[in-house]
Amino acid sequence: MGEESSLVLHGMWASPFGKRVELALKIKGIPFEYVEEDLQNKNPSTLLKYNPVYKKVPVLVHNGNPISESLVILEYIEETWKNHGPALLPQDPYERAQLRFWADFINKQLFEASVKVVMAAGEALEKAIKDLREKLKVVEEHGVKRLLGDGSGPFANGQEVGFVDIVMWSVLGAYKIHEEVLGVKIIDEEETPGVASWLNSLIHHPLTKDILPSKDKVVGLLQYVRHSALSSSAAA
Ligand SMILES: N[C@@H](CCC(=O)N[C@@H](CS)C(=O)NCC(=O)O)C(=O)O
Repeated sequence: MGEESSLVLHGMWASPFGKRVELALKIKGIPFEYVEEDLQNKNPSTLLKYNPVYKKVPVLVHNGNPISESLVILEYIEETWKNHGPALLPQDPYERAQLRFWADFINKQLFEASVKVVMAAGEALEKAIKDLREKLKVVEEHGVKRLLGDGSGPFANGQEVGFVDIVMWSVLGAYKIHEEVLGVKIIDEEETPGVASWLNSLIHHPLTKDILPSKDKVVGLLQYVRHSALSSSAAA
């Protein structure tokens, strides 16, 4: 990257949204600088200045211009570095629309259902798992066939991880650690074999392995989030 060109990702180590951007830049081989933001004490000269609307990470600052919202940032990366590294989206407009549809479903439906799982215990956890599995069945029946059915590779983007793969990994890439901590099965290989094999390929990709925080950190965060959520719901 030349002296006149700068690219800075403002993130937070545990943010799945920030990880999406980190993964996209690494897949495309685009060098960037990383700045860790303190979300408990938001920095007025970085985060609050660059994302005054949502005040959230990630923010990608390209040559001084901030871009917020992880999916908007992924599209920006793809358009700006179109010929740099692998394409994250296909050329065909209909295919692109299909991938955006599933990225949106995973980002909203699966993300929301998986957050409920992390925050619940007892009967509420059983219900949350059931709801998440129902949504995974929708992905299995309608999405996997559409996204991975052509047999061109282990990912929705073929041989390399692309737009919808990044979103799927950011939402469920740590599911095995979640299963261990919660003592429940989240992904049922018999019920949703396509989803299980897709996630398996994503988890074993060298770049995702590199980006996922250490198991100890993920476990610590999960226990902290659960403890806060469960003690505030008990107090309510
Ligand atoms: N829709 C946003 C979500 C970003 C988001 O929720 N970021 C969290 C960290 S995981 C955050 O910055 N939270 C700070 C806050 O809510 O005050 C995106 O896709 O980028």
